[in-house]
Amino acid sequence: MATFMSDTCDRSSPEVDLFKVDFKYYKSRKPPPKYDNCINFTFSTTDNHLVTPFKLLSPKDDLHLKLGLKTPAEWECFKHQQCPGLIFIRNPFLPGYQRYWVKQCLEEFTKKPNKTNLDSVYSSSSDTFNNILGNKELCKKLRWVTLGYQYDWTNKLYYANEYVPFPPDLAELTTYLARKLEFMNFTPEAGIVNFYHMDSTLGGHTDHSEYDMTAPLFSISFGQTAVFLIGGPTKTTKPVAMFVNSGDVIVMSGSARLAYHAVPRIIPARSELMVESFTLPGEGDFADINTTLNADGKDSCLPPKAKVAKTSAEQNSICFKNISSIKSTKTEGTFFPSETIKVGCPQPHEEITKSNQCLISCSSKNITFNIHEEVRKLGTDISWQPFEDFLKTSRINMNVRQVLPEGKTFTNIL
Ligand SMILES: O=C(O)CCC(=O)C(=O)O
Repeated sequence: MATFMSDTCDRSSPEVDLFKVDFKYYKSRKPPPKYDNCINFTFSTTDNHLVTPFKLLSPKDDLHLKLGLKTPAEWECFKHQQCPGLIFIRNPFLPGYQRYWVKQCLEEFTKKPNKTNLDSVYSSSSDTFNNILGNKELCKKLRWVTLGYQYDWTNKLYYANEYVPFPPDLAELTTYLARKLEFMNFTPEAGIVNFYHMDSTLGGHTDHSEYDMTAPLFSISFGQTAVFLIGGPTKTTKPVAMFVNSGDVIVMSGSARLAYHAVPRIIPARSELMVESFTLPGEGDFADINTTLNADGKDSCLPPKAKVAKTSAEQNSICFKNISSIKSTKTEGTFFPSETIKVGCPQPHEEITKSNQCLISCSSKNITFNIHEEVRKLGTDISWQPFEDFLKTSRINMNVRQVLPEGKTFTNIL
């Protein structure tokens, strides 16, 4: 059973880089670290008085099914006393549904015009990266992909004219998570997909390039397990260490949004966690989900209420704008005519049920992804095998941020 650091001990020291001390400790191969102080949210945390589990209410709709998630009432959510604003959700995905995101990260998000680290490794034509999984060298070298506003790593900046429409499926997933946690105004605008191998690390840093740092940051991981460290606003705060397993979601909000964090080590995932994450539902359970999704329509993946939501086509396109962050108010060059900006579907802050309805009606008109169908397709050994092979020695992390403050553009930010 893990032991836990006392909250009475002094966690910060004005002179010592306590973050580096722990980073080096967990990174070390000789000697390897002990994990006694690493929080394991998979097991009971009731003996850890610094960790507070909490539950969400049952939703009135079935939108979670469309997104391949368990009902929010089943999510195991945690807060940590020493990291105000940090929320940990232990794998909220339905069994097998993480397959969809693994495929998206490796096959869809890596496509041009998104940027990847491979662009500088190989200065060749855009179709080079169409089949990363089929090329062992590319698999080994893949480190990151940027989504939405393409992050400039050198200058640590985002630019108005370096924007690729944010993936609607990931926009909907993160907006849904945000709304359930009552971040009613969160808009996903930029993402980094990080790819780790067994010897990869990510050094201590804060994410401070976004113009809105009051909005939460969503971090969703798949595959091998990481040791994740999160400290305070400077490296003088001793970080808290936790295991991040496949499917786990970390939300950094409040003061945790600007806290130093790092991944000092990747460790082999426990096999039962990989089974829980990637084993497809039995035919019967699959059919059950499908029946719920299709209860009100022929071939739609939408939950029944989506069909009854009466929303005009115009409203739908505005809804889409609201949820997928392609906000005319924010994006220069604009996707939508500016006169449609002020009218719109219920704004997220109005009421949670309305924003969900907004998501649903948006989905019915504008968003064409069908997670359920894709997971079914990934059900054959032949289609899933390359991804499974990749994950045997890799971890994928989707890191999603809001860049601009509500109602701001790049020109009127300051
Ligand atoms: O991989 C992770 O869990 C964290 C990634 C991260 O901190 C980042 O992309 O800024």
